[in-house]
Amino acid sequence: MNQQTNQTTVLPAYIFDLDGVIVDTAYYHYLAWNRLAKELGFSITEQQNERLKGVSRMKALDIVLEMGNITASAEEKEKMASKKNNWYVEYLETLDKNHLLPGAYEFIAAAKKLGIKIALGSASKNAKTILKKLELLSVFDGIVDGTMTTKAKPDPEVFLLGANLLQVSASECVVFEDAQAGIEAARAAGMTAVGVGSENNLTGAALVVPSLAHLSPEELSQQLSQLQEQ
Ligand code: B16
Ligand code: MG
Repeated sequence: MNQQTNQTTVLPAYIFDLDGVIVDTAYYHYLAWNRLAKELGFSITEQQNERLKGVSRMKALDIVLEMGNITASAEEKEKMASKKNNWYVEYLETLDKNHLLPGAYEFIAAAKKLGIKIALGSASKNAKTILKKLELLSVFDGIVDGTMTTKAKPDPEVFLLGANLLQVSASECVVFEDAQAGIEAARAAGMTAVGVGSENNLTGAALVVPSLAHLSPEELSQQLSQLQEQ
């Protein structure tokens, strides 16, 4: 059931992407992919790294190999992906709650206070390790990560599984995403998509905010109600 606060309806469930919404692990992904690229004889720019955000590990590897004009067998690709992941996990060792993105903790805490159910919907197979380091593992009512999905965003699978875990319908969920593929996945799931980042990269979101520090659950409800009235 939706709840009423200040005359606006609060949708009862939020599903958060991890990298780019709660924590900036994109930089560590970049360091690890670039290290692999350098071993292969080229380098990738931070701009090129934008294409790697939100997509699965193997899809990201395909993009990296395409950037370097490199072809590899399935077996070689497995080895490269695992090498990159080992470096990435090594870089994550220093991660702690100081690496939370602005407003993320406060927004999640405010949502919990209102009784909103929260789930994680991330493509990362390292999501639980990361949440543990951020001391957020027990805060989520449901966690869907890259170990539980067979289809990558923009497929809606990750978010539909999240709604299932929270025992709510898709139309009752708001998804917070920093990647275009994630916005598309949320919309394909029949959920409300909120973009976190730059409006230019997040087409199709109902609303885009630079970070969660720019939003409270109450403000979000008001803005969504206004959009519905238009
Ligand atoms: P892993 P998200 C995504 O996390 C990252 O944005 C993306 O760059 C990465 O390739 C993907 O996770 C897989 O990560 O290698 O740790 O399994 O944005 O969906 O939370
Ligand atoms: Mg992301």
